[in-house]
Order: sequence, then C-alpha cells, then structure tokens
Amino acid sequence: MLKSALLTTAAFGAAALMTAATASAHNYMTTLRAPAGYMADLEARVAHGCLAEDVTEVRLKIPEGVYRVTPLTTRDWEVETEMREVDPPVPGDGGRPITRTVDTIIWKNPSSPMLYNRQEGFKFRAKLPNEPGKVLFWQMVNICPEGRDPYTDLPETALDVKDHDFAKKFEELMGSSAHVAPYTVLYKPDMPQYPWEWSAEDMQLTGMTPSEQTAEAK
Ligand SMILES: [Cu+2]
Repeated sequence: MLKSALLTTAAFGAAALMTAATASAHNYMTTLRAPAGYMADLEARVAHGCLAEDVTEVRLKIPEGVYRVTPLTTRDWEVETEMREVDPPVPGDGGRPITRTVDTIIWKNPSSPMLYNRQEGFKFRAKLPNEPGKVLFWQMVNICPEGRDPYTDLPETALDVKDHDFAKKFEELMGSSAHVAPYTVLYKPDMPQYPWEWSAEDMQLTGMTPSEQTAEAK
C-alpha cells in the first residue's frame, strides 16, 4: 500500500516537473532571478507564435511595486505605454514622488513579421521592489492576426521564496496551466547597486579593503 502510494506521488511529481520544464517553451523572462531593489535591464521573451501564426503585437503588464519603467528603443516595433495612477505616491528618483507609472508596454505593427517559429526579446529597464524573496509575475499576451496567446494566470496568493512550502506551491502553479505569467524571483543582493552606496564591508566583497584604496590613491 505504502509503496504504491509513494510511486503515485513520484509519478505526479515527475509530471509536474515535466510541465514546469516545458513551461519554458512559453513566454518567459530571460532574467529568472534579479537583485531586489536594483534598477534592472530586463527582457521578456516571446518563445513562439500563436500556433502557426506570426506575432503582430505583444502586451506586457508591469507588476505592482515596479516603477521607473522605460522600454528600449526598437526600430522594428512601434512601442507604446499605458499609464496607471500610483496612490498613495511613492518616493522616486531624487525623492520626487511618483504619482503615475507605466502599467502596460505595447509593442505593435512590426516592420517585418515576428515568425511563429522564432523567438524575440522585448526589452525594458525598471526599478525592482526591494522585497527579497518575492516572485514578480509579468502578465503577457501575444496577439496574432487571428488568434492570441495569453500568459496571464497568477497564483491565488502572492508567492514568496521564504515560505516553507514555496517549492510545492510554485510547482503546483506551474503545473496548473499552460498560461502562467512569466516570472522573476527577487533575491537579496550582496551589496547595493551603486558604488557610492557601498560600505567598508561591501568594499571588502569587491576584493578591496578601504586601506588598499588609500594606498592605491597615493
Ligand atoms: Cu508556449
């Protein structure tokens, strides 16, 4: 009895893992792990067209807590942004309050087709929330002349790597549908992003001690 129950569980586990592995054949973020609180250069990857149709438009929704979003210039797509209110406002660059932020980035009207059997990256820069352990979900929709391919499913409750049953919950989510939104896991960085924010301890992580710096400066 016990043995067959274990086998069944193992078989389920393998099926879920396979689903999780094949999930990378859908839209995904090329950066699956990103440092919490950093300004980050990110890329959402469209992995294929809508069945055999070429993609003509890509929409990406910016998760809560992600600000200062700038899409990269591309000469192949028209890029538009839709905005949302930030209420209450949050402190932005230089302390100025952010009252509006990018809600959705839209890439459309490509100068040449995004072929259904090729991948393409959609790039932008954004300030990530300083919440190590949090999983950000980037809802995306690929639009084709006839069909569309939504990757918009979200977990019912927020996922955090620090939860003791995180792995189980995450595996369940990835196995639950073929339309789970692309994700990025935020991790705690070794040191702040910019050198002027580094402490003496952070400096040591770079392999230089403050005294070596002084010696070098002489
Ligand atoms: Cu897919």
